[in-house]
Amino acid sequence: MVRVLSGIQPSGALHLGNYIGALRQWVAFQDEYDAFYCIVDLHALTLEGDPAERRDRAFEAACNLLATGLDPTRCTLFCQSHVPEHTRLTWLLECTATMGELNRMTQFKDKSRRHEAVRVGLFTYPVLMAADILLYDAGAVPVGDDQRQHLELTREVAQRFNNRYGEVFTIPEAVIPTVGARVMDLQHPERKMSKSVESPLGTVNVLDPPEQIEHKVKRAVTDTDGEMRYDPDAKPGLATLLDLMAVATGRRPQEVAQDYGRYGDLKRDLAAALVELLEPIQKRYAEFADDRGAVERVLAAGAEHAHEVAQATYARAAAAIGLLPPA
Ligand code: AQP
Repeated sequence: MVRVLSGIQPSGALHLGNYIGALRQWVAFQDEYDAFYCIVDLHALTLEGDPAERRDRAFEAACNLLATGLDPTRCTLFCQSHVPEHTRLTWLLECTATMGELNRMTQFKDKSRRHEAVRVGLFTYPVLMAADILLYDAGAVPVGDDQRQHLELTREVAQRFNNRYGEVFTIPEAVIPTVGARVMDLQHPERKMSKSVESPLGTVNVLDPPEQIEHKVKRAVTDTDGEMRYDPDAKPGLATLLDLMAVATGRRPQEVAQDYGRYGDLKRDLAAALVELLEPIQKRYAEFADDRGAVERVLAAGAEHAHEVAQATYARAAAAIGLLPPA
């Protein structure tokens, strides 16, 4: 069975972009692949955050993933910081990747523009991500479109390591959904919906109550010509709404556009569709959040299994690069 690995940062509340671009695939892949899913709490350290809040976010992310449909009997769910090989392998890969490669990462350019004291970790983030993937010999990595460049870097670094030191790593393929790979912000439809960008009205969170979802969809920016057609370049706000309606109803955005005359009607139905989509997840979330012990046991068992796999890969990589094995 091919192995998949994917991760999510507990850097804020999970939103529709995470759900549509990544988590839906994660749930579906549990039956087709040997699936490893990781709450990448070390990645979340690259930006400012309060320690107590960080811990809460990681626990909430675990509840969210279980509520979305991850089943610990069919996948391995764990916290990145519970498996020390992630940081150990990162160093070997940092000594393989080049500054030039990391300098080209558009996500770094974008995020570093928004912060004054840019952390070294934000710059080397893609190498940690490469370690996450390569440790598990993942053949497939389900991600949203925004992670395409990081995945390409992972492949290049792995290939270089293999060429220099012998066949250690499996070269992974990105699996990017055909619909909903890039869910856009409802207020700024030129940029993706994101946890760490302050856009309370533009981001629909998976746990938003119905009235908030309705409010955000109602306030979503469109345009003034009132013409209903799917044209992401000329009408990005409307296209974002049509994309979301297409995902919620399993149709193409062009077909959805044909069903509506007025923007207001589309917004009304979209809000109702999103409430319906998220309601079951929200119910299950409350159950997991009330049973902290059970969630912690899932993470502990996941980390134990992940550690077994990661240890073996790290030992292979360390031996290949020429580190003296401990006696
Ligand atoms: N807007 C999006 N549309 C589609 N997919 C998305 N993903 C994120 N935003 C969108 C996908 O969700 C998975 C987990 O992402 P992440 O939390 O690890 O990091 P990210 O891509 O940087 O997501 P955010 O929400 O924007 O977080 P911050 O603001 O903290 O950086 C990934 O598979 C990602 O592709």
